[in-house]
Formats: sequence, C-alpha cells, structure tokens
Amino acid sequence: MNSDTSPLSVRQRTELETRFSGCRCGRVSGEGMHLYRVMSGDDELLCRVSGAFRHAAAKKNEYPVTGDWVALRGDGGLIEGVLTREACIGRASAGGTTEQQILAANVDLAFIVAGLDGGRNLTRRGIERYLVMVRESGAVPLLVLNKLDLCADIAGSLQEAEEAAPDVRQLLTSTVTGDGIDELIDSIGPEHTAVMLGPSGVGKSSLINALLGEQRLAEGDTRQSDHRGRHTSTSRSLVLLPGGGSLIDTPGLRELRLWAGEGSLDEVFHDLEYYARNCRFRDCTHQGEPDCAVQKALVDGALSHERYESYLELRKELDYLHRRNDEQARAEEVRRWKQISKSVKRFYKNKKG
Ligand SMILES: Nc1nc2c(ncn2[C@@H]2O[C@H](COP(=O)(O)OP(=O)(O)O)[C@@H](O)[C@H]2O)c(=O)[nH]1
Ligand SMILES: [Mg+2]
Ligand SMILES: [Zn+2]
Repeated sequence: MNSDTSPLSVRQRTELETRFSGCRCGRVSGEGMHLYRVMSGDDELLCRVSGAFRHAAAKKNEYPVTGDWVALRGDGGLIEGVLTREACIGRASAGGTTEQQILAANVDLAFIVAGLDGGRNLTRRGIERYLVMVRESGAVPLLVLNKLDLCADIAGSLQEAEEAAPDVRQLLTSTVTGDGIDELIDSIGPEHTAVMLGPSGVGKSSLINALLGEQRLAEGDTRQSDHRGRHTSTSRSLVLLPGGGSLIDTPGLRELRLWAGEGSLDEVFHDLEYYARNCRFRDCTHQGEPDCAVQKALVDGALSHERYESYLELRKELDYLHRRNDEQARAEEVRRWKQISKSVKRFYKNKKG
C-alpha cells in the first residue's frame, strides 16, 4: 500500500515505523482457516501469521480479520503483527467463551441494510440491534433500505425505520432499478472503509456488485426452492471501489449476540434516556419504581410500548453479558494468583534444596 495515500491512521503509521520497521504494510481482504488474503501495493498475497505472532497471541481476537492493517516481513507471506485497530465491528462470540469476535476492522462507516420486500427483512428490533453494535464500534451508521422496487408501503416503512433509528441517515436503494446507488457511492469517501451489515438475503452482496459495476461477489438467490441460498456469501471480504474507498461484505449473521456497553445502548435509545433523566431514582430500571418518567411517557403515549420492550430486552442481554464477563475476569484473577503462589512455593523449595 502506498503509505502516502493509504487510509492508515497516524497512530497506525507510527506503529508501523517503530514496532515494525522494515516491514511492508498490507490490508487483510479475506480470511480462510489459517490463510489470509492480503492486499499490499498492487499485489494480492496469501499469508500466514508468523510463529512469533502465534506465540505472542493470547486471544483468538488478536488474529487478523478482514479490514486489518498488517505488517508483512520480507517479500510478504508472513504476517508479523496487526496494527492497533481503529473502529471495529464486533459481537459476542458464539459458544461457551465470553470473548468479542471482530467481524470487520478499521471501519469508518457501517451500512445497516434492511429489505423493503416486507416480512422479516425489515424489523425494528433488527435495526435497533445492529445499531447498538455499530454505536459500540464508533463507526458512523447509515440505514440502507434496499429492494425499493418491491416496496408496497414506502411511507410506512420509512416511518418504521425512523422510529427504530431516529437520528440515522436513511437511503432508499434498489439494485434492480439502480435507485439510490449513486448516493450510496457518494456516501463513501475515497479514504473510507464501509461495512455492509444486516441479515442474509437483504441484498448486501448485490449492493456491493452494483457499486463495483460488476458481478464480483456471489449473490444468493432467494427464489430458489430450498431457501437456503446456496450461493450466499459465507465469508467476509474487502473490495476496493473504483472511485476510492473500501467496502467489506459480511455474511448474514444467524445470531447477533451483542457485545456492547451501556453507553451504546443509551445512545441508540436516547429518546428513552431523555425521559429517564426525570425518573426519581438515578438507577431506575423503569419497571415499576415510583415516579418513573419512562412509565409516565408510556402512559402518555409519548413512548411506544414496542420500543420500551425492545430496550428492556436488549438491556437484559447486555446485563447478562457484563455479568458473565465479570465472572470470567474474577476466575482469571484467581487462576493467576494460584499460578503465582505455586511458582513462589517452587522458588523457595528450590532454594532449600
Ligand atoms: N427485487 C430486488 N431484489 C434484490 C435487490 N437486491 C438484491 N436482490 C435479490 O435478493 C437476493 C439476495 O441478495 P444478496 O445480495 O445475496 O443478499 P445478501 O445475503 O444480503 O448478500 C438475490 O436474489 C438478489 O437478486 C433489489 O434491490 N431488488
Ligand atoms: Mg451476501
Ligand atoms: Zn424510570
């Protein structure tokens, strides 16, 4: 990557020059099992992480992900390190461990894509959930309402989206008619990285192909009788846009378990937070305490029950996550002390012997 035009942050550039002097810089554009596709200058390389990297990495999420800037040794092929990430999109990883799984690194802009073809492709809950994830990352969210050509009730859909994401810019698009595609392109600055988020089948890959002006990514055919979308993307990939800027495609997440702090939730539900400021208790849970201003807004009809319910649901999920994380941190602390006391004992034993 030419360091004069690359969108590396100042921090990352400094890191490259100090910690990884003599290394080449590249950007991860795809991930396999143990292989990474890395763009560096005009080259596209298949890389592995170096032995030293593997040795030093303590957690899974320290390994490269799509969008990462990496330092390559020699003529490439070996990843020596991952430059400290700027805004990352992440979720709680599936399975037993409580760890954040990074879906895309170094993103400036996040498109939350919903389908206007009715049914389950546009749900307020879905939008709110994705929005919490994006707020947590620090990237700027933008709501893309796709399949405009299939929309029966545009005004109604817009209002629903507006209620779920009151202060987020909306774009109406169709990959069939080409509506909104130019605006979508214009929203991505030449040095920006955007990511496509949203459930499977809403048209993320189709939108990227429309932006590229070619069929680069596999699109799923929802008309197929098995409905499983044989061709839908199963991995993340980063593409460069002709006019500058990069775009990361993500496969639809079957399960979006949130990884976020209270602050991100409050940001998404700032209408509710606005009322909450007038609750009698500062730690009011808005579930029956006296003088609760949120309950009052519900009774007055200023706040919809749907939104209130969805806030409670997401907060419950995040509370659970935070509790789990605390427990895990405590368990790790205990383990660490046990290890220390063991080595202290060993030390004295060896001294005696
Ligand atoms: N009618 C219509 N169909 C679309 C539009 N965008 C995508 N599709 C179709 O929706 C299906 C899923 O698209 P795809 O891009 O694979 O969705 P992804 O899973 O979000 O990447 C495919 O059959 C596309 O042809 C659109 O704007 N209008
Ligand atoms: Mg796709
Ligand atoms: Zn309250």
